[in-house]
Amino acid sequence: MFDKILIANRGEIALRVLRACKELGIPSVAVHSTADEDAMHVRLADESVCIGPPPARDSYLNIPALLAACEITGADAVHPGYGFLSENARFAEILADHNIGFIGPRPAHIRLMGDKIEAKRTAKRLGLPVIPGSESGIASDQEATELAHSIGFPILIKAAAGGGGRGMHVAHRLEELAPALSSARAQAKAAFADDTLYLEKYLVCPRHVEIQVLGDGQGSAIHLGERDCSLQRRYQKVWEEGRCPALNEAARNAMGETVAQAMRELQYLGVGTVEFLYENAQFYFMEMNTRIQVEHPVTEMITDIDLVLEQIRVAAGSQLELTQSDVKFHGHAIECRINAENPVSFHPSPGKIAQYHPPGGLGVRVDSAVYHGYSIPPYYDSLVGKLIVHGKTRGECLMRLRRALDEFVIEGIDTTLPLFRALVREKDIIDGDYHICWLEDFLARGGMAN
Ligand code: MV4
Repeated sequence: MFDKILIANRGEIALRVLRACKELGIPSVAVHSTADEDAMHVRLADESVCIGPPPARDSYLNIPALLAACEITGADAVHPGYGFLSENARFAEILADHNIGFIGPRPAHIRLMGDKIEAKRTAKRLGLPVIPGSESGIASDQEATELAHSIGFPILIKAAAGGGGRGMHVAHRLEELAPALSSARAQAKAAFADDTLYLEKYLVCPRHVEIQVLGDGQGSAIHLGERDCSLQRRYQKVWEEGRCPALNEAARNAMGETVAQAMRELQYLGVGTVEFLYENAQFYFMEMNTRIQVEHPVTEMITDIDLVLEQIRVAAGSQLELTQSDVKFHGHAIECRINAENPVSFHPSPGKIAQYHPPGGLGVRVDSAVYHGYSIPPYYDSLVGKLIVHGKTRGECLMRLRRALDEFVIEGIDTTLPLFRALVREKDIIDGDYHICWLEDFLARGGMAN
Protein backbone atom coordinates (compact mmCIF):
# COMPACT_ATOMS: atom_id res chain seq x y z
CA MET A 1 0.00 0.00 0.00
CA PHE A 2 1.05 3.60 -0.46
CA ASP A 3 2.80 5.41 2.41
CA LYS A 4 1.50 8.90 1.66
CA ILE A 5 -0.95 10.20 -0.93
CA LEU A 6 -0.80 13.67 -2.47
CA ILE A 7 -4.19 14.91 -3.67
CA ALA A 8 -3.74 16.97 -6.84
CA ASN A 9 -7.15 18.60 -6.70
CA ARG A 10 -9.41 20.91 -4.68
CA GLY A 11 -13.01 21.27 -3.55
CA GLU A 12 -15.37 18.45 -2.74
CA ILE A 13 -13.39 15.76 -4.60
CA ALA A 14 -10.22 16.57 -2.65
CA LEU A 15 -12.25 16.05 0.53
CA ARG A 16 -13.76 12.85 -0.84
CA VAL A 17 -10.27 11.42 -1.53
CA LEU A 18 -9.06 12.57 1.90
CA ARG A 19 -11.85 10.61 3.56
CA ALA A 20 -10.76 7.42 1.78
CA CYS A 21 -7.12 8.05 2.81
CA LYS A 22 -8.15 8.50 6.44
CA GLU A 23 -10.16 5.29 6.45
CA LEU A 24 -7.20 3.41 4.97
CA GLY A 25 -4.86 5.00 7.54
CA ILE A 26 -2.74 6.63 4.80
CA PRO A 27 -1.33 10.11 5.54
CA SER A 28 -2.45 12.74 3.04
CA VAL A 29 -0.97 15.84 1.47
CA ALA A 30 -3.16 18.67 0.19
CA VAL A 31 -1.86 21.04 -2.46
CA HIS A 32 -3.45 24.40 -3.05
CA SER A 33 -3.20 27.65 -4.95
CA THR A 34 -2.90 30.98 -3.15
CA ALA A 35 -6.67 31.40 -3.73
CA ASP A 36 -7.36 28.24 -1.70
CA GLU A 37 -5.48 28.95 1.54
CA ASP A 38 -8.74 28.75 3.50
CA ALA A 39 -10.12 25.72 1.68
CA MET A 40 -11.44 22.78 3.70
CA HIS A 41 -9.19 20.21 1.98
CA VAL A 42 -6.15 22.18 3.20
CA ARG A 43 -7.47 22.19 6.77
CA LEU A 44 -8.31 18.50 6.89
CA ALA A 45 -5.21 17.03 5.23
CA ASP A 46 -2.24 15.96 7.34
CA GLU A 47 0.07 18.35 5.46
CA SER A 48 -0.32 20.99 2.80
CA VAL A 49 1.85 22.65 0.17
CA CYS A 50 1.12 25.86 -1.74
CA ILE A 51 1.86 25.14 -5.41
CA GLY A 52 1.23 28.46 -7.12
CA PRO A 53 -1.01 31.41 -7.95
CA PRO A 54 -4.78 31.14 -8.61
CA PRO A 55 -4.90 30.26 -12.35
CA ALA A 56 -5.12 26.46 -12.62
CA ARG A 57 -2.36 26.27 -15.25
CA ASP A 58 0.04 27.76 -12.67
CA SER A 59 -1.10 25.60 -9.75
CA TYR A 60 -3.37 22.53 -10.07
CA LEU A 61 -2.04 21.86 -13.60
CA ASN A 62 1.57 22.72 -12.77
CA ILE A 63 3.39 19.38 -13.07
CA PRO A 64 6.85 20.58 -11.86
CA ALA A 65 5.23 22.14 -8.76
CA LEU A 66 3.34 18.90 -8.05
CA LEU A 67 6.54 16.86 -8.41
CA ALA A 68 8.30 19.24 -6.02
CA ALA A 69 5.44 18.86 -3.54
CA CYS A 70 5.81 15.05 -3.70
CA GLU A 71 9.56 15.40 -3.17
CA ILE A 72 9.22 17.76 -0.19
CA THR A 73 6.56 15.68 1.58
CA GLY A 74 7.70 12.18 0.60
CA ALA A 75 4.37 11.34 -1.03
CA ASP A 76 4.66 8.10 -3.04
CA ALA A 77 1.35 8.38 -4.91
CA VAL A 78 -0.86 11.07 -6.43
CA HIS A 79 -4.65 11.03 -6.63
CA PRO A 80 -5.71 13.40 -9.43
CA GLY A 81 -9.47 13.52 -8.64
CA TYR A 82 -11.50 14.55 -11.71
CA GLY A 83 -10.74 17.34 -14.21
CA PHE A 84 -7.27 18.96 -14.02
CA LEU A 85 -4.61 16.24 -14.67
CA SER A 86 -6.87 13.23 -14.15
CA GLU A 87 -6.85 12.15 -17.81
CA ASN A 88 -3.37 13.37 -18.73
CA ALA A 89 -1.39 10.30 -19.83
CA ARG A 90 1.85 12.31 -19.89
CA PHE A 91 1.41 13.24 -16.21
CA ALA A 92 0.90 9.58 -15.30
CA GLU A 93 4.10 8.68 -17.20
CA ILE A 94 6.13 11.45 -15.56
CA LEU A 95 5.02 10.26 -12.12
CA ALA A 96 6.06 6.70 -13.02
CA ASP A 97 9.48 8.03 -14.13
CA HIS A 98 9.84 9.50 -10.63
CA ASN A 99 8.70 6.29 -8.91
CA ILE A 100 5.47 7.91 -7.80
CA GLY A 101 2.21 6.00 -8.16
CA PHE A 102 -0.64 7.47 -10.21
CA ILE A 103 -4.04 6.57 -8.77
CA GLY A 104 -5.71 5.96 -12.10
CA PRO A 105 -5.46 3.75 -15.17
CA ARG A 106 -2.28 2.92 -17.05
CA PRO A 107 -1.12 5.75 -19.37
CA ALA A 108 -1.78 3.59 -22.46
CA HIS A 109 -5.47 3.26 -21.55
CA ILE A 110 -5.83 6.98 -20.79
CA ARG A 111 -4.30 7.78 -24.19
CA LEU A 112 -6.40 5.15 -25.99
CA MET A 113 -9.66 6.55 -24.64
CA GLY A 114 -8.54 10.15 -25.21
CA ASP A 115 -8.54 9.51 -28.94
CA LYS A 116 -12.26 9.13 -29.64
CA ILE A 117 -11.74 7.24 -32.93
CA GLU A 118 -9.33 4.76 -31.29
CA ALA A 119 -11.71 4.42 -28.34
CA LYS A 120 -14.62 3.60 -30.63
CA ARG A 121 -12.57 1.15 -32.68
CA THR A 122 -11.50 -0.58 -29.45
CA ALA A 123 -15.07 -0.66 -28.13
CA LYS A 124 -16.23 -2.32 -31.36
CA ARG A 125 -13.41 -4.87 -31.25
CA LEU A 126 -14.37 -5.70 -27.66
CA GLY A 127 -17.96 -6.39 -28.65
CA LEU A 128 -19.65 -3.18 -27.51
CA PRO A 129 -22.39 -1.77 -29.76
CA VAL A 130 -21.25 1.46 -31.46
CA ILE A 131 -23.08 4.27 -33.27
CA PRO A 132 -23.09 3.72 -37.05
CA GLY A 133 -20.39 5.91 -38.60
CA SER A 134 -16.89 6.18 -40.03
CA GLU A 135 -14.32 3.74 -38.67
CA SER A 136 -11.39 6.14 -39.07
CA GLY A 137 -10.61 9.79 -39.73
CA ILE A 138 -12.26 11.52 -42.70
CA ALA A 139 -9.73 12.09 -45.51
CA SER A 140 -11.83 14.18 -47.94
CA ASP A 141 -15.23 15.81 -48.46
CA GLN A 142 -15.93 13.19 -51.09
CA GLU A 143 -15.32 10.34 -48.66
CA ALA A 144 -17.56 12.13 -46.14
CA THR A 145 -20.33 12.47 -48.72
CA GLU A 146 -20.21 8.78 -49.62
CA LEU A 147 -20.25 7.81 -45.96
CA ALA A 148 -23.09 10.20 -45.18
CA HIS A 149 -25.20 8.56 -47.89
CA SER A 150 -24.62 5.11 -46.45
CA ILE A 151 -25.21 6.20 -42.82
CA GLY A 152 -28.16 8.49 -43.59
CA PHE A 153 -28.90 12.02 -42.36
CA PRO A 154 -28.82 13.68 -39.88
CA ILE A 155 -25.05 13.27 -39.49
CA LEU A 156 -22.92 14.37 -36.54
CA ILE A 157 -19.30 15.42 -37.14
CA LYS A 158 -17.03 14.84 -34.15
CA ALA A 159 -13.37 15.63 -33.49
CA ALA A 160 -11.07 12.69 -32.65
CA ALA A 161 -9.44 14.82 -29.95
CA GLY A 162 -12.78 16.20 -28.69
CA GLY A 163 -15.11 14.59 -26.21
CA GLY A 164 -17.62 15.88 -23.71
CA GLY A 165 -19.47 17.61 -26.54
CA ARG A 166 -16.55 19.77 -27.66
CA GLY A 167 -16.16 20.17 -31.41
CA MET A 168 -19.45 18.60 -32.55
CA HIS A 169 -21.30 19.81 -35.67
CA VAL A 170 -24.62 18.58 -37.12
CA ALA A 171 -25.45 18.28 -40.80
CA HIS A 172 -29.18 17.74 -41.38
CA ARG A 173 -28.85 17.24 -45.14
CA LEU A 174 -26.23 16.98 -47.87
CA GLU A 175 -25.91 20.74 -48.51
CA GLU A 176 -24.92 21.25 -44.87
CA LEU A 177 -22.18 18.61 -44.91
CA ALA A 178 -19.30 20.48 -46.62
CA PRO A 179 -19.73 23.73 -44.62
CA ALA A 180 -20.10 21.72 -41.36
CA LEU A 181 -16.92 19.77 -42.17
CA SER A 182 -14.88 22.91 -42.84
CA SER A 183 -16.00 24.69 -39.66
CA ALA A 184 -15.50 21.48 -37.63
CA ARG A 185 -12.01 21.10 -39.11
CA ALA A 186 -11.03 24.71 -38.37
CA GLN A 187 -12.37 24.55 -34.82
CA ALA A 188 -10.72 21.20 -34.07
CA LYS A 189 -7.39 22.50 -35.33
CA ALA A 190 -7.63 25.63 -33.16
CA ALA A 191 -8.92 23.88 -30.05
CA PHE A 192 -6.99 20.58 -30.05
CA ALA A 193 -4.18 21.11 -32.61
CA ASP A 194 -5.60 17.99 -34.28
CA ASP A 195 -8.14 18.34 -37.08
CA THR A 196 -8.95 14.63 -37.39
CA LEU A 197 -12.74 14.27 -37.74
CA TYR A 198 -15.16 11.35 -37.87
CA LEU A 199 -18.82 10.96 -38.75
CA GLU A 200 -21.72 9.34 -36.92
CA LYS A 201 -25.42 8.91 -37.35
CA TYR A 202 -26.92 11.72 -35.24
CA LEU A 203 -29.31 10.37 -32.61
CA VAL A 204 -31.66 13.25 -31.90
CA CYS A 205 -32.82 12.94 -28.29
CA PRO A 206 -31.61 9.69 -26.73
CA ARG A 207 -30.83 9.10 -23.06
CA HIS A 208 -27.29 9.23 -21.68
CA VAL A 209 -26.67 6.01 -19.76
CA GLU A 210 -23.23 5.22 -18.40
CA ILE A 211 -21.84 2.08 -16.78
CA GLN A 212 -19.40 2.20 -13.88
CA VAL A 213 -16.52 -0.28 -14.00
CA LEU A 214 -13.67 -1.28 -11.73
CA GLY A 215 -10.68 -3.39 -12.76
CA ASP A 216 -7.42 -4.49 -11.18
CA GLY A 217 -5.27 -4.59 -14.33
CA GLN A 218 -4.66 -8.27 -13.67
CA GLY A 219 -7.64 -9.60 -15.58
CA SER A 220 -10.39 -9.07 -13.00
CA ALA A 221 -13.04 -6.46 -13.71
CA ILE A 222 -16.62 -5.88 -12.58
CA HIS A 223 -19.42 -3.47 -13.40
CA LEU A 224 -21.32 -1.51 -10.77
CA GLY A 225 -24.45 -0.82 -12.73
CA GLU A 226 -25.54 2.25 -14.61
CA ARG A 227 -26.32 5.92 -14.06
CA ASP A 228 -28.71 7.97 -16.15
CA CYS A 229 -27.13 11.39 -16.77
CA SER A 230 -29.55 12.68 -19.39
CA LEU A 231 -30.46 15.82 -17.45
CA GLN A 232 -27.77 18.21 -18.62
CA ARG A 233 -27.33 21.76 -19.84
CA ARG A 234 -24.61 22.63 -22.36
CA TYR A 235 -22.93 19.25 -21.76
CA GLN A 236 -22.78 19.92 -18.01
CA LYS A 237 -24.59 17.22 -16.08
CA VAL A 238 -27.12 18.61 -13.63
CA TRP A 239 -28.89 15.55 -12.16
CA GLU A 240 -27.75 11.94 -12.21
CA GLU A 241 -29.54 8.86 -10.98
CA GLY A 242 -29.16 5.14 -10.63
CA ARG A 243 -30.72 3.00 -11.76
CA CYS A 244 -31.80 4.38 -15.11
CA PRO A 245 -35.62 4.74 -15.02
CA ALA A 246 -35.85 3.29 -18.55
CA LEU A 247 -33.95 0.04 -17.88
CA ASN A 248 -35.04 -3.18 -16.26
CA GLU A 249 -32.86 -5.54 -14.26
CA ALA A 250 -32.24 -7.90 -17.19
CA ALA A 251 -31.20 -5.14 -19.63
CA ARG A 252 -28.91 -3.58 -17.03
CA ASN A 253 -27.21 -6.86 -16.18
CA ALA A 254 -26.75 -7.84 -19.82
CA MET A 255 -25.12 -4.53 -20.80
CA GLY A 256 -23.14 -4.45 -17.54
CA GLU A 257 -21.76 -7.93 -18.16
CA THR A 258 -20.80 -7.05 -21.76
CA VAL A 259 -18.90 -3.99 -20.51
CA ALA A 260 -17.24 -5.91 -17.65
CA GLN A 261 -16.07 -8.58 -20.10
CA ALA A 262 -14.61 -5.87 -22.36
CA MET A 263 -12.70 -4.44 -19.37
CA ARG A 264 -11.32 -7.91 -18.51
CA GLU A 265 -10.01 -8.24 -22.06
CA LEU A 266 -8.40 -4.80 -21.86
CA GLN A 267 -6.95 -5.65 -18.42
CA TYR A 268 -8.27 -2.26 -17.37
CA LEU A 269 -6.87 -0.89 -14.10
CA GLY A 270 -8.86 1.44 -11.87
CA VAL A 271 -12.32 2.98 -12.01
CA GLY A 272 -13.84 3.94 -15.33
CA THR A 273 -17.10 4.94 -16.91
CA VAL A 274 -18.32 3.67 -20.26
CA GLU A 275 -20.80 6.18 -21.72
CA PHE A 276 -23.63 5.14 -24.00
CA LEU A 277 -26.49 6.78 -25.81
CA TYR A 278 -29.68 4.77 -25.28
CA GLU A 279 -32.56 4.92 -27.77
CA ASN A 280 -35.33 2.45 -28.67
CA ALA A 281 -33.97 -0.09 -26.18
CA GLN A 282 -30.52 -0.03 -27.87
CA PHE A 283 -27.20 0.98 -26.37
CA TYR A 284 -24.57 2.80 -28.48
CA PHE A 285 -21.04 3.32 -27.15
CA MET A 286 -19.99 6.98 -27.08
CA GLU A 287 -16.82 7.46 -24.99
CA MET A 288 -15.00 6.04 -21.99
CA ASN A 289 -13.86 8.23 -19.10
CA THR A 290 -10.77 6.95 -17.32
CA ARG A 291 -11.24 8.84 -14.03
CA ILE A 292 -13.42 8.88 -10.93
CA GLN A 293 -16.45 10.95 -11.92
CA VAL A 294 -18.40 13.67 -10.16
CA GLU A 295 -21.48 11.43 -10.02
CA HIS A 296 -19.76 8.36 -8.50
CA PRO A 297 -21.73 8.69 -5.20
CA VAL A 298 -24.92 7.58 -7.01
CA THR A 299 -23.27 4.20 -7.55
CA GLU A 300 -21.82 4.11 -4.03
CA MET A 301 -25.30 4.65 -2.55
CA ILE A 302 -26.91 1.78 -4.48
CA THR A 303 -24.02 -0.70 -4.10
CA ASP A 304 -22.48 0.26 -0.71
CA ILE A 305 -19.07 0.02 -2.37
CA ASP A 306 -16.53 2.78 -1.71
CA LEU A 307 -15.22 3.49 -5.21
CA VAL A 308 -12.35 5.77 -4.17
CA LEU A 309 -11.10 3.25 -1.63
CA GLU A 310 -11.21 0.46 -4.23
CA GLN A 311 -9.49 2.77 -6.73
CA ILE A 312 -6.59 3.34 -4.30
CA ARG A 313 -6.30 -0.39 -3.52
CA VAL A 314 -6.04 -1.50 -7.14
CA ALA A 315 -3.63 1.35 -7.99
CA ALA A 316 -1.37 0.02 -5.23
CA GLY A 317 -1.33 -3.37 -6.94
CA SER A 318 -3.97 -5.26 -4.96
CA GLN A 319 -6.16 -7.73 -6.75
CA LEU A 320 -9.89 -7.08 -6.81
CA GLU A 321 -11.46 -8.87 -3.87
CA LEU A 322 -14.96 -8.08 -5.08
CA THR A 323 -16.51 -10.43 -7.60
CA GLN A 324 -19.51 -9.62 -9.79
CA SER A 325 -21.81 -11.62 -7.53
CA ASP A 326 -20.72 -9.52 -4.52
CA VAL A 327 -22.24 -6.46 -6.20
CA LYS A 328 -25.84 -6.19 -5.04
CA PHE A 329 -28.00 -3.29 -6.15
CA HIS A 330 -30.47 -1.91 -3.69
CA GLY A 331 -32.85 1.00 -3.96
CA HIS A 332 -32.45 4.19 -5.91
CA ALA A 333 -30.18 7.24 -5.66
CA ILE A 334 -30.34 10.71 -7.19
CA GLU A 335 -27.58 13.32 -7.21
CA CYS A 336 -28.16 17.06 -7.68
CA ARG A 337 -25.13 19.19 -8.60
CA ILE A 338 -25.55 22.44 -6.72
CA ASN A 339 -23.63 25.20 -8.46
CA ALA A 340 -22.85 28.77 -7.45
CA GLU A 341 -24.86 30.11 -10.38
CA ASN A 342 -28.00 32.07 -10.95
CA PRO A 343 -30.76 29.42 -11.41
CA VAL A 344 -32.30 31.26 -14.39
CA SER A 345 -29.35 32.85 -16.23
CA PHE A 346 -26.71 30.36 -15.03
CA HIS A 347 -24.24 33.21 -14.54
CA PRO A 348 -21.52 32.26 -12.02
CA SER A 349 -22.04 33.66 -8.53
CA PRO A 350 -18.82 33.40 -6.52
CA GLY A 351 -18.62 35.11 -3.13
CA LYS A 352 -19.08 34.64 0.59
CA ILE A 353 -21.47 32.05 1.98
CA ALA A 354 -23.38 34.00 4.62
CA GLN A 355 -25.47 31.07 5.85
CA TYR A 356 -24.90 27.35 5.32
CA HIS A 357 -27.14 24.61 6.61
CA PRO A 358 -26.94 21.29 4.76
CA PRO A 359 -29.78 18.79 5.08
CA GLY A 360 -29.42 15.50 6.94
CA GLY A 361 -31.42 12.49 7.99
CA LEU A 362 -31.79 8.96 6.70
CA GLY A 363 -30.58 8.43 3.14
CA VAL A 364 -29.16 11.94 2.71
CA ARG A 365 -25.51 12.58 1.78
CA VAL A 366 -23.90 15.93 1.04
CA ASP A 367 -20.44 15.97 -0.58
CA SER A 368 -19.18 19.53 -0.31
CA ALA A 369 -16.11 21.40 0.81
CA VAL A 370 -17.79 24.72 1.65
CA TYR A 371 -18.65 26.01 5.11
CA HIS A 372 -20.38 28.90 6.81
CA GLY A 373 -18.34 32.04 6.08
CA TYR A 374 -16.30 30.48 3.26
CA SER A 375 -15.70 32.60 0.15
CA ILE A 376 -16.02 30.75 -3.16
CA PRO A 377 -13.14 31.99 -5.33
CA PRO A 378 -13.94 33.01 -8.93
CA TYR A 379 -11.13 31.00 -10.58
CA TYR A 380 -12.48 27.45 -10.66
CA ASP A 381 -15.67 25.55 -11.52
CA SER A 382 -18.88 26.57 -9.80
CA LEU A 383 -19.74 23.32 -7.99
CA VAL A 384 -20.72 24.17 -4.40
CA GLY A 385 -21.65 20.64 -3.47
CA LYS A 386 -23.57 17.53 -4.38
CA LEU A 387 -26.75 16.42 -2.67
CA ILE A 388 -27.18 12.67 -3.00
CA VAL A 389 -30.34 11.01 -1.72
CA HIS A 390 -31.12 7.31 -1.44
CA GLY A 391 -34.45 5.53 -1.07
CA LYS A 392 -35.74 1.96 -1.29
CA THR A 393 -37.67 2.92 -4.41
CA ARG A 394 -37.44 5.84 -6.86
CA GLY A 395 -40.65 7.20 -5.32
CA GLU A 396 -39.20 7.19 -1.82
CA CYS A 397 -35.98 8.73 -3.15
CA LEU A 398 -37.92 11.62 -4.77
CA MET A 399 -39.96 12.18 -1.60
CA ARG A 400 -36.77 12.37 0.45
CA LEU A 401 -35.07 14.59 -2.16
CA ARG A 402 -37.96 17.10 -2.03
CA ARG A 403 -37.61 17.29 1.74
CA ALA A 404 -33.79 17.57 1.65
CA LEU A 405 -33.90 20.35 -0.96
CA ASP A 406 -36.41 22.31 1.14
CA GLU A 407 -34.09 21.93 4.16
CA PHE A 408 -30.92 23.07 2.35
CA VAL A 409 -29.94 26.68 3.18
CA ILE A 410 -27.16 28.44 1.26
CA GLU A 411 -27.25 32.23 1.51
CA GLY A 412 -25.01 35.05 0.26
CA ILE A 413 -24.57 33.63 -3.24
CA ASP A 414 -26.96 32.46 -5.96
CA THR A 415 -27.22 28.69 -6.28
CA THR A 416 -29.06 26.25 -8.52
CA LEU A 417 -31.11 24.91 -5.54
CA PRO A 418 -34.31 26.56 -6.92
CA LEU A 419 -33.86 24.65 -10.20
CA PHE A 420 -33.91 21.33 -8.35
CA ARG A 421 -36.90 22.38 -6.20
CA ALA A 422 -38.74 22.96 -9.49
CA LEU A 423 -37.51 19.74 -11.15
CA VAL A 424 -38.68 17.42 -8.35
CA ARG A 425 -42.20 18.74 -8.90
CA GLU A 426 -42.25 18.21 -12.72
CA LYS A 427 -44.39 15.33 -14.00
CA ASP A 428 -41.82 14.07 -16.56
CA ILE A 429 -39.14 13.99 -13.88
CA ILE A 430 -41.41 12.21 -11.42
CA ASP A 431 -42.25 9.69 -14.16
CA GLY A 432 -38.57 9.29 -15.18
CA ASP A 433 -39.68 10.28 -18.66
CA TYR A 434 -36.82 12.47 -19.97
CA HIS A 435 -33.85 12.46 -22.37
CA ILE A 436 -30.76 14.56 -23.16
CA CYS A 437 -32.85 17.41 -24.65
CA TRP A 438 -35.40 17.60 -21.84
CA LEU A 439 -33.71 20.11 -19.52
CA GLU A 440 -32.79 22.59 -22.24
CA ASP A 441 -36.36 22.35 -23.59
CA PHE A 442 -37.72 22.97 -20.07
CA LEU A 443 -35.50 26.03 -19.61
CA ALA A 444 -36.30 27.35 -23.12
CA ARG A 445 -40.05 27.20 -22.44
CA GLY A 446 -39.44 29.25 -19.28
CA GLY A 447 -39.76 26.36 -16.85
CA MET A 448 -37.87 28.33 -14.21
CA ALA A 449 -39.34 31.74 -14.88
CA ASN A 450 -42.98 30.58 -14.55
C1 MV4 B 1 -23.93 12.19 -29.88
C2 MV4 B 1 -25.28 12.63 -29.81
C3 MV4 B 1 -26.15 12.17 -30.76
N1 MV4 B 1 -25.72 11.34 -31.74
N2 MV4 B 1 -23.57 11.35 -30.85
C4 MV4 B 1 -22.33 14.91 -26.29
C5 MV4 B 1 -21.17 14.68 -25.40
C6 MV4 B 1 -20.28 13.73 -26.11
N3 MV4 B 1 -19.88 12.70 -25.19
C7 MV4 B 1 -21.09 13.19 -27.23
N4 MV4 B 1 -22.36 13.83 -27.19
C8 MV4 B 1 -23.36 13.45 -28.01
N5 MV4 B 1 -23.01 12.59 -28.99
C9 MV4 B 1 -24.45 10.95 -31.78
N6 MV4 B 1 -24.05 10.14 -32.74
C10 MV4 B 1 -25.63 13.50 -28.80
C11 MV4 B 1 -24.68 13.93 -27.90
C12 MV4 B 1 -25.16 14.83 -26.91
C13 MV4 B 1 -25.25 14.47 -25.56
C14 MV4 B 1 -24.85 13.22 -25.10
C15 MV4 B 1 -24.96 12.88 -23.78
C16 MV4 B 1 -25.49 13.77 -22.88
C17 MV4 B 1 -25.90 14.99 -23.30
C18 MV4 B 1 -25.79 15.36 -24.63
C19 MV4 B 1 -26.23 16.61 -25.05
C20 MV4 B 1 -26.12 16.97 -26.34
C21 MV4 B 1 -25.58 16.09 -27.29
